Amino acid sequence: MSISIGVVGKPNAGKSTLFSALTMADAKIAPFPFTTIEPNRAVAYIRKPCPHGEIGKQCTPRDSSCVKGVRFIPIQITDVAGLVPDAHLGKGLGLQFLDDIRQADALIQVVDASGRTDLEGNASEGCEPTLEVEFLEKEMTHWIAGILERNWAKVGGKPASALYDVFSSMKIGHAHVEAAVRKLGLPETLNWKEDERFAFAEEMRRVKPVLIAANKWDIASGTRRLMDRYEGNVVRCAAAYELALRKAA
Ligand SMILES: Nc1nc2c(ncn2[C@@H]2O[C@H](COP(=O)(O)OP(=O)(O)O)[C@@H](O)[C@H]2O)c(=O)[nH]1
Ligand SMILES: [Mg+2]
Repeated sequence: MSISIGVVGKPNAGKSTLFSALTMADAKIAPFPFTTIEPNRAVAYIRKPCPHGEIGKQCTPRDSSCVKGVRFIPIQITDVAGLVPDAHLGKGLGLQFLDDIRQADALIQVVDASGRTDLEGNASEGCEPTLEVEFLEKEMTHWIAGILERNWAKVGGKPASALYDVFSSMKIGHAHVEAAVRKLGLPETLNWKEDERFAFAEEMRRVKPVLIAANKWDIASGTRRLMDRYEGNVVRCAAAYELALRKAA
């Protein structure tokens, strides 16, 4: 099974543009919020030198192709609808559609580093990109808390290991569940109160690696704080240019 990456972020940040640039698949792109409603799914390829050169034996790849010594490793990319602040209260398209990326191994958050769209994706000026990261973390925690709540009737009163199933459906392992229970000092029996469940959801949210794509770099102005605060976790990009280059190629 190939690695799967979910593309998330607020509306109008450039998620579908990045998705198209990565996969060359068509996706609706437009300068207004909620162009994407149904998820776009396609495959991107990471290029690595094929190990057959090193081993000195011809390869017989089953799930990827080898072209002149370069292995094209498939990565499943899913582009979902945009998230807005208070999505967990039903704002925008809500949070339910995030279930399409439950199985993602990692996420890319596309941030509009130009500061020219607000958190709802409407044209504006001087917007602060770090706020995008903050609100998305909060909404993602609410999403996971929602999954936990929906399963609570099933697992309540059982040992904490009953949560393994709930979180393996999100590709989160036993060790992460155990570590979070220990870190938060939660009871071994699932009689947790609501605030404890929410704190646990927050820990589960931290498990999935998130790379921040500081997009619209061509017109970016507000990346300094983004780079300072999330150092090492931010990659600057101009998805629209990447897409144009790939099409030209
Ligand atoms: N200047 C600039 N605009 C971009 C870039 N990437 C995307 N956009 C524009 O941002 C708008 C929203 O893009 P879209 O991919 O539909 O955003 P989504 O709602 O997050 O999927 C479109 O007008 C894109 O052309 C970029 O790198 N630079
Ligand atoms: Mg989109």
